[in-house]
Amino acid sequence: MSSTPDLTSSVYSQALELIASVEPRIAEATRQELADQRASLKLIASENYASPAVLMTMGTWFSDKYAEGTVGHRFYAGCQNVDTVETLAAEHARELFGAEYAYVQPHSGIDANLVAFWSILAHRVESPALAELGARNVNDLTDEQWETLRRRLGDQRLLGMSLDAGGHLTHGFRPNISGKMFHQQQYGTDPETGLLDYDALAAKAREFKPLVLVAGYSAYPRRVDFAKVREIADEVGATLMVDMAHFAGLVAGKVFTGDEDPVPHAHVVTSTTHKSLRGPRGGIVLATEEYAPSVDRGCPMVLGGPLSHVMAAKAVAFAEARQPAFRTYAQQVADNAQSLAEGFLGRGATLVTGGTDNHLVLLDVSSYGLTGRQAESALLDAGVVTNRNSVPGDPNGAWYTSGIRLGTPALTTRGFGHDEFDAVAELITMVLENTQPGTTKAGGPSKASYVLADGVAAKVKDASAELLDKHPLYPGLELS
Ligand code: DSN
Repeated sequence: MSSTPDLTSSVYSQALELIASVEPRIAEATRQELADQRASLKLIASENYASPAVLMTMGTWFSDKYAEGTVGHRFYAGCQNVDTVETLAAEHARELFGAEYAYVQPHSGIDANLVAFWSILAHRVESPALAELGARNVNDLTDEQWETLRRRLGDQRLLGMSLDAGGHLTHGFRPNISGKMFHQQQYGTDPETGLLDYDALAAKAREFKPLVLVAGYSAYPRRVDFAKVREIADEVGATLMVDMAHFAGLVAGKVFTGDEDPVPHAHVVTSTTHKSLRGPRGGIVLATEEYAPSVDRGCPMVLGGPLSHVMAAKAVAFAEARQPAFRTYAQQVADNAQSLAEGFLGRGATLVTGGTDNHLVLLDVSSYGLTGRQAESALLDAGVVTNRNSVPGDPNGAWYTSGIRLGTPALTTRGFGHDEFDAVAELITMVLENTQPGTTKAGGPSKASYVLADGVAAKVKDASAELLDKHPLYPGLELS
């Protein structure tokens, strides 16, 4: 991360003073959050550190403006500046990803996926039905016709990667709305290798014949051959939707190209903007021209009014990601994940799929006799921020889990390289090797409590502080 000008210090210090004059506890929590983020090893694979330019763009009066609708077609007056913002953000997104169409309004990844689901249903089911009936929109239908269409919209199939194999809960997981609005089935990974089995996926798709085939992941440590997945989608007549939330930065930074780049292969691509892409918290949808009109109806179809201040920050972040430095960053994210994986493997750890070729590693902590929950808590005591995650076929379920997911985007932003990530593997191993499962109040085995040996947390914190001090977060930013 490049040095932050002194201007940032003075702007933030004054802003915090103003906030403190209204609600000092919020100013204090904001100061503390910066201190905490500076002092911890942030390894949550979905987090990053946005630039001061991106952060500051979010704190403006664009927050006050309502702008439901789309550019030039708003349900409110006075949206000329929001139109400028949305147009620029979409233009940058199209250029960055080589997409035919970009929709920058989604407030989050879940919202982006809802927009995508809606647009696929609208394009594949609603529009042909309306055309068949000679209707322009649903208001032209009789009550009986409407009921038939409504049932048909609710009777479609979706095939997505299962949560324990690394998919996301919005990819048809039963407890999520995506698992309720579609008839859903899930595909997994090969039980031996942990890798995506394209033949098994094709066989399942042939049998299930989904309308929507969802690819993409939150916790799968490997690249996907999207050309192959598109072939499968085409064979069964499915729309291919790729959720690239986790690896959008690697796509933008041209680490994933050709068959590994989802944009030329998928009909619809969704993403968040705050993970490896390093922008503000939010979502986007990219689509081919044929899906664009239905994606464009995202607000107010399934989204509330656009967050114009966040769309502005997306534009700034996309402009940053179009710079050559972002490609260097993205490559370093992937290289660092390799270093982290090698660091663990060299210390005898078990990694799902045996390694990584993206931005994350999934460490199976059962070999230390721990659940993911125990490992996550012990690591947090030592100032290492991670999140527990299921491993394929996890015997401990999605709450306690058997894994820890670790990602490199955030610490790479701070400037960590090979040696630092090897040191991180050493520190995490030290914590896990010195943690014992605890017992329940009744004296039985517990999946949550743990005992971390005396002195280990302090030792790890000291070693981390040395690493972190060499790579300060927001260098130059001093709050008065
Ligand atoms: N919460 C995100 C993650 O951590 O992967 C996905 O929604």
